[in-house]
Amino acid sequence: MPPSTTTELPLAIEEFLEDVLEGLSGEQKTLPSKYFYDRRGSLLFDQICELPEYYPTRTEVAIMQQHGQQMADRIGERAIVVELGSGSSMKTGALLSRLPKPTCYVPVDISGEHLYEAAERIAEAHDDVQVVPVHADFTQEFALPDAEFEPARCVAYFPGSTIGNFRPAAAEELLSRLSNLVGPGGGLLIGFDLIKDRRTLEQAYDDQQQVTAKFNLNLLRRINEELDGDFDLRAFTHRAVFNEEHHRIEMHLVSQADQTVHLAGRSIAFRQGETVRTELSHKYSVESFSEMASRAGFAAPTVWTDPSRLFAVAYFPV
Ligand code: AVJ
Repeated sequence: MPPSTTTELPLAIEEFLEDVLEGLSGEQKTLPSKYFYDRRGSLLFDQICELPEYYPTRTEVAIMQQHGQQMADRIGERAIVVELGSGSSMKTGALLSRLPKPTCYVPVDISGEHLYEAAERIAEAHDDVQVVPVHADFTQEFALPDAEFEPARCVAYFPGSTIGNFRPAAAEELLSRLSNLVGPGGGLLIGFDLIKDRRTLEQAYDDQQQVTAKFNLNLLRRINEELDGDFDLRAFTHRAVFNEEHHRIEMHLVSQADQTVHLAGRSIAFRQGETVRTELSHKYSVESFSEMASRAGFAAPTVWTDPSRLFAVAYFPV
């Protein structure tokens, strides 16, 4: 079946500007990581996933290949599978091909072009799956499309440890919204990154080839382009550190000089060495994650990990 209906999301430039100005006005300057994913950023992220240092993607793909049948059995036939932040839908094939049919796949992503291309690819590769892309910011409310069949259950699929980008309180709130979205009988299949040694973590976010640095700096390029800013991309450098207290990788852009940047008629001053924090990537233990999911309305999970316990994929029934 070809993709049927699609919804359009007019990316609010005013909101982007507001978020950027607010983030840059605090004591610790920050920028929301969701803005990494314009077309270029999404392509750079795909390159990150191929890097030797970036273990999460290939480890999660291996877990999906190894245990996908058990996951598919859990989900069953006549399911609506809603993937949040689907991007290039790289991990979806392993699941969709094993799911008993009929099944409806709803990829949701903030990057429109990327979303529709991926949806078309998926629809071509799985002609027995109804594919209905939804162009939306999944941190906001969005409506679920109807399936071509009477659905047995709704399952949220949230791979890639994207949940790690949210602070624990916001992550729990998002999980609560997901348990409400899928409702009783529904479930959540989610990938999250596990706590491990500092070296492995920091190298994963600061690779030799500097692709992650490009990805980070692309945010400033995007602000220049879309918000008419004048960031000098050569005057900021990439930094990734593991914050042990909060179990999270932090990505920063470090100002190499005292400098002033102009944006929407405002001047923003940076001291030499001052940083803009652009991303948090939280790492969990299976226990700490399950406790959070339980507070958000989910029951005890089935958990699959790789032999080195780098990464986990878990199915939480409501
Ligand atoms: C897509 C949010 C899971 O946190 O590992 C990768 C993003 N940033 N390298 C992550 C990312 C830098 C990634 N997530």
